[in-house]
Amino acid sequence: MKLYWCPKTRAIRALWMLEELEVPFELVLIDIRNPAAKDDPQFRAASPMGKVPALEDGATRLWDSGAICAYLADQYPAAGLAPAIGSPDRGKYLQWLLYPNSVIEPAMAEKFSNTPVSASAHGWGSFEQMLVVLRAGLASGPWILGESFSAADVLLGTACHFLRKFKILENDPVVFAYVDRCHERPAFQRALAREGD
Ligand SMILES: N[C@@H](CCC(=O)N[C@@H](CS)C(=O)NCC(=O)O)C(=O)O
Repeated sequence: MKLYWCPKTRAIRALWMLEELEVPFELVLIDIRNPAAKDDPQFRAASPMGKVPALEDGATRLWDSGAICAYLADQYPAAGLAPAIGSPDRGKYLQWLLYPNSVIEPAMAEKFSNTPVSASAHGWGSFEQMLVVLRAGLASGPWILGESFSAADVLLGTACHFLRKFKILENDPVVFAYVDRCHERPAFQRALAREGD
């Protein structure tokens, strides 16, 4: 597998996921801050939008952090990072697996740009609504499915890590305690170390 990656980006999600799985992969640095680097034809074949992360696995190409984490969890079932199809936790898992990219991220963009939107017309509701639901989901912990850590935590954990790192949230006991638990995982530490973080 080949992971197209750039430090300090959403690519940390795919990197953390691969570190959790402890499978071999090649890390290819694409400096997204340099427009010329994004023209690399091999990279563009893996990532039509020119964004990181992107994953190449044989003939398979994925260019979204959520899709990459979902794919890897299913490809390596022995790691136990996705409840099996048909198991009672599968629905809850899918719900939280998609929440970061479909709700948290747009809500963060709304907050960043300070452009409140119509909570009923926009799929993510509002930043405040997103937070209420996130906190309720994390309240029972330690992980979003309870005792078992999953790929949903890789996505949610990094989204919460960004909420704290970019100071979008200040002093949020539930979310910050969850980020601390994520930071304690050796795989996340290895991924952050590769970024020099
Ligand atoms: N939905 C994508 C978003 C990826 C994304 O926007 N990546 C940014 C870095 S955080 C990027 O590569 N930006 C470069 C560009 O758009 O030119 C994902 O979650 O993987």
